[in-house]
Amino acid sequence: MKTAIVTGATSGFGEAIALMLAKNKYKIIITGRRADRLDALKARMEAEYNVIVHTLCFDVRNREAVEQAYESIPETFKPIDILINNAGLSLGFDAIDKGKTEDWDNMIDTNVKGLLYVSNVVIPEMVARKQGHIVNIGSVAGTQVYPKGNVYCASKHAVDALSRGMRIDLMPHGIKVSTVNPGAAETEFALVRFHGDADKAKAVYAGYEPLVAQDIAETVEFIISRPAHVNINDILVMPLAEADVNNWYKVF
Ligand code: NDP
Ligand code: 8X3
Repeated sequence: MKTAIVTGATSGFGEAIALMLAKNKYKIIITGRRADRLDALKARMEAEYNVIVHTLCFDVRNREAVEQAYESIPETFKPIDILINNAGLSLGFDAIDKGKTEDWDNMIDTNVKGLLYVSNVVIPEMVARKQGHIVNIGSVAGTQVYPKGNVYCASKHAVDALSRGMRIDLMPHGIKVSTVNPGAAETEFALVRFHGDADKAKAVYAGYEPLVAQDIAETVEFIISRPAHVNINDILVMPLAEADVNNWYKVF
């Protein structure tokens, strides 16, 4: 039985990916900062899918906490075969002259440095075993830029570059690196971006059919189930209504 770790499993894509992994009978480590949600998801996965689940509650921005969390993983959940680097967020929706530096710090620390810290603790055992698969959740914002997206887009461009770099460096060790770049998906993403303003968050998904978390979980399911000689380098998954980040068919 293979083991997977999913960061940011307390909502949205991460939760749906964790449930997909449970359906496929992986042993699963779920992480996030909200312990109550981790506990509820663990109970659900164990009850519905009869799998074993381990929870790790930590902030990916805290390098020491990441290292301690990794050290605390029980032997039953090692080695780790699949790492899903999903934890991430956007904060604020401001032109560059109006942006808040604390939002910028949080996005860069979470989306870029957090992904690196988690990868840093997981990769060495994959290298030692000459196998493993890392799936980074990027974004369409990792290859395109839209008004007021500035720092969030920059952080996801960094994820794109890091994924390419990881793939080159880890290929000689037989480790797969894939990137999933979703377009607009209705999760808690917009609620977080607008600092809890539910009306503004709802407006992001009005007038068209956005992606849902399940769409991304199914994409990851495809990626991790390819034969050993096949790697999906990256994949762009968009709602039909979003041709690219600046071209929409919304009904206003
Ligand atoms: P959600 O807000 O629903 O989920 C984000 C997850 O990330 C939560 O589980 C949250 O857990 C976790 N997280 C955020 N910050 C931290 C942190 N500092 N430490 C640990 N965990 C953290 O959003 P999505 O599911 O939509 O987002 C998942 C990923 O997908 C992100 O990387 C996002 O950028 C990306 N994405 C989203 C798109 C969308 O339109 N929704 C489109 C393209 C990409 P907790 O709060 O418990 O810590
Ligand atoms: C989230 C999608 O279009 O808001 O990464 O950047 S978008």
